[in-house]
Amino acid sequence: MRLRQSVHFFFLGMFVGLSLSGNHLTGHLGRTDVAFVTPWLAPIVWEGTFDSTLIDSIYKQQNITVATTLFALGKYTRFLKDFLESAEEHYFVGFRVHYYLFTDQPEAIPNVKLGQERYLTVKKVPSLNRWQDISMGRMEILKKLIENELANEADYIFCLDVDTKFYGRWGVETLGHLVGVMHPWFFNVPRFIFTYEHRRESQAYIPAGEGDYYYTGAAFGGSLKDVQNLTKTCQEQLNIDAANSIEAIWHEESHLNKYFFYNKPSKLLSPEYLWRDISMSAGQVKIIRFSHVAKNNAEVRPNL
Ligand code: UD2
Repeated sequence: MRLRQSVHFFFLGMFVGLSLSGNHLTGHLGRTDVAFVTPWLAPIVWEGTFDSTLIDSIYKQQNITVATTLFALGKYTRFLKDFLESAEEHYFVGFRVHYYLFTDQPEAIPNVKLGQERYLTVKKVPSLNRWQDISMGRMEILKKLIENELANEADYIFCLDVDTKFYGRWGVETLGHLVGVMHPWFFNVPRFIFTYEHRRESQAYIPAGEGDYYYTGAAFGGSLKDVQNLTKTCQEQLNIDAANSIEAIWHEESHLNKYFFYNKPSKLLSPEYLWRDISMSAGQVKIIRFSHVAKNNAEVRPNL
């Protein structure tokens, strides 16, 4: 009798334990005001859709390194201090990060104190006269960096615009094979508004009425292998366009959108991960983690 009772209590205990853990895993996460999965079942990361403590503990066991690239040519070196200081406060805190900074003026790099296991490598690149060429030229430089230097140095890579600043956590919840960020101007508008390249002559062409999301060129990432393929493909397409004397409407961002249309990202980041300007708000964006900073294009760019 005593044995039967203790077996009964054992199974009752297991049942209670299981239902509590079931509630724990399903009861608290998720959003009703935004989609947090794509039609191809890739997660879309929004505040309220992940448990940061749990996800940190999973990746802590993997001893990962996140390479992070940024470009600061000409007057864009002025954005570096805020970028780096805010990244040290919010970006993959507690994880190994290696920044790779491409600039035409290494002497203008501010002295920012980096945390433990945080590294910065500065690489000199030639100055260019057109901002469009600087922006587009990133694809080729990134491809070469991954191919020639990163193979045994990093597990993941993120490629970020420098005229930006972090305001909240950007952590391991963003990691995946191929990661795109929803453009902050287009995450809640119908597809016909998206500024895809619609001229057939460009390699970035996406037919009218097609496409999934509109992704920003200011932030993308993933595994080294996937981002190598992305940068290689975009560079090849940019070269074909250049040979045909056509420049896609939004430069490499147009090619990135074409790439993501035919190579679906395995994870999408909501506009929390690249907002327009910290002073602008939006209902669904509960936390601004990373944001474009307001800038006077005519003053900072080498050309109009
Ligand atoms: C958008 C994209 C950007 C790129 C560009 C292409 C967003 C938020 N950003 O930004 O990623 O796809 O369109 O048209 O969607 N740079 C320099 N020196 C310069 C000019 C540019 O270093 O003189 C670098 C810098 O890293 C900068 C990046 O190129 O962050 C992109 O240039 P941008 O930020 O001026 O382009 P923008 O704001 O039109």
